[in-house]
Amino acid sequence: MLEPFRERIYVTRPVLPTLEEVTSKLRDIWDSKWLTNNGPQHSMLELELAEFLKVPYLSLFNNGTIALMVACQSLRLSGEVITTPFTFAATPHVLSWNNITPIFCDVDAETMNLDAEKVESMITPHTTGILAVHVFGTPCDVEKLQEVADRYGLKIIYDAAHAFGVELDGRGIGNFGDISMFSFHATKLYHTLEGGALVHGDKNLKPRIDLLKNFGIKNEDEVVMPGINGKLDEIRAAIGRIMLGYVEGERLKRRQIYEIYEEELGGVAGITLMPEVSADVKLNYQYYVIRIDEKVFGRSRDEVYDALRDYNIFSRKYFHPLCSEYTCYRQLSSSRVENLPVANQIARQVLSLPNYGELALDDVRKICAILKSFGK
Ligand code: T4K
Repeated sequence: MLEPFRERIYVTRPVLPTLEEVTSKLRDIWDSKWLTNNGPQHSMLELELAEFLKVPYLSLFNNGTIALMVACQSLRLSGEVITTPFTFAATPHVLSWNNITPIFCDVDAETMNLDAEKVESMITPHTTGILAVHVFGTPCDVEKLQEVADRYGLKIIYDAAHAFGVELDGRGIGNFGDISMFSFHATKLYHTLEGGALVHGDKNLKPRIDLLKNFGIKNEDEVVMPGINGKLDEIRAAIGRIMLGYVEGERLKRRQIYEIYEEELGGVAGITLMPEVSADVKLNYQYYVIRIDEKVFGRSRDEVYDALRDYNIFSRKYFHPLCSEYTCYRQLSSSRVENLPVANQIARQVLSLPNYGELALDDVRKICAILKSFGK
């Protein structure tokens, strides 16, 4: 019988810079007395991040959700937008906050991303865009989605909340579609405590996005659109600058953990590992998510989740329930189970396992041993 962990093992833990690094940056900010509204830390981080993510234009935000809301506004989306039900609540909510109806489309059984083959069948005369998610950092079928969008004159926004640093054929993942959003929440591979960004390749879009995130204020005498407050303050921008130095180290540590999960859980009957990606994809290894087939494994995902807690392992059911099951969306006709058979099956099988740089590799092996002990 394996012993439970003495301390709780969470699904993730934030990467933290040293206090000394933070204090030194705080001193600069205190001296300048410039705390927010496009200060020097903010300006420098925008440039540094655009370079890191290999994208032409980048605007910082106070979180990924407000950034996505502004993305919809900046592209003037309206009516209906096709999206995935297998995502965090923020994705469809930003559509609702823009008075847009989310139209849920089923996902691909392997990648768990929007099924690009099915998107076309969800298009109506009211459709203005596609809001796709690179879920768990696995890239969407960007070529096929673009082909459909071009044919119907639709915009594409990518929710790249999970995809910081992911690359496709040497290109930053933020270079696809019309706009991509990155989240810099504390639980992400790269973070600014709370924060986010919009990235794109259209130089005319940057001024509009920057106005929208600053109340639409053009200058002291002109307010030109109904904007919102989406600004990132100087302290979090400074922390973001420090954190850029931690990304690659954390990514490599998570890759080691990822590889142990693959090695230990590969071949276990009833467990599906993370999707395989082609050789031209650079992953960020942020999440490790398995799927449990109850009939084959012998225990349901919910039973495994509960049993892991007995061992002090706090996995998460990302993403269960589906957004189409929320009380605010389940009345939509696109939310019917018959429309979303794959997503409904995945949401009942999926389990996100602990994955963060500080997690000891022996502990990862122990988590695998505990998990395997629950099987038939
Ligand atoms: N689109 C997608 C696809 C997203 O996944 C998200 C966010 C967004 C959009 C919106 O971006 P933001 O507006 O958040 O920038 C967490 C995050 O809060 C959320 O940002 C993230 N997705 C989502 C997938 O995960 P919860 O509700 O699961 O967080 P919570 O508080 O339960 O934290 C998870 C675990 O992390 C805890 O069990 C322990 C650890 N933790 C957490 C925090 C906050 C820490 O150790 N320290 C901490 O400070 O949503």
